[in-house]
Amino acid sequence: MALLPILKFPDPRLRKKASPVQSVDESTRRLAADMAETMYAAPGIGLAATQVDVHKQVIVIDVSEDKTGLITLINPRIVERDGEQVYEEGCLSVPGIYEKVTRSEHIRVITLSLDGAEHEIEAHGLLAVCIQHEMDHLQGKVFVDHLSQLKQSRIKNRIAKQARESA
Ligand code: K1U
Ligand code: ZN
Repeated sequence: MALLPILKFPDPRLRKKASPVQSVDESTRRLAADMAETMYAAPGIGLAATQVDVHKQVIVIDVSEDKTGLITLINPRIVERDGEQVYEEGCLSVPGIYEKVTRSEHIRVITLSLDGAEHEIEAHGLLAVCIQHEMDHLQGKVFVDHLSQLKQSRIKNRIAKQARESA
């Protein structure tokens, strides 16, 4: 297994759209294992392949408290959504920034798992937030895109300042 470097906002590679996985094979399973190791090491509760500069529709998530709830989503699609929730989100590609985002409270997702079989996942609360956040990454979208223009420009200024200070 390997730790993968995580792209940092505003890297333009975070804007690429991920392609569907054509066949779930050993290379997909290795990518998912490396992503899980990278997510746990960060530490985080989710990671999309886009964030490690691999533009395939692969996501890992673990919202459990004891790292026993790893799930891998391949080519996920949301087939039902309802309700609204507001959660203060973070992102490993936008370190140090936490902002409230409104998303669906409940979603139903059809996805492939690591054995290539199709599964349905019903998600509420934090798991639903995390799946929607990671699926945005696969579309080239970052959570700050949900914020007002004013908040986005403040965040860009803060990140530019952090980069100047660490240079
Ligand atoms: O996509 C990512 O960059 C991962 C991101 C997922 C996420 C967090 C919160 C709301 C929506 C999506 C993170 O994991 S940020 C780090 C984080 O939330 C966390 C880190 C350590 C312990 C618990 C949470
Ligand atoms: Zn993120």
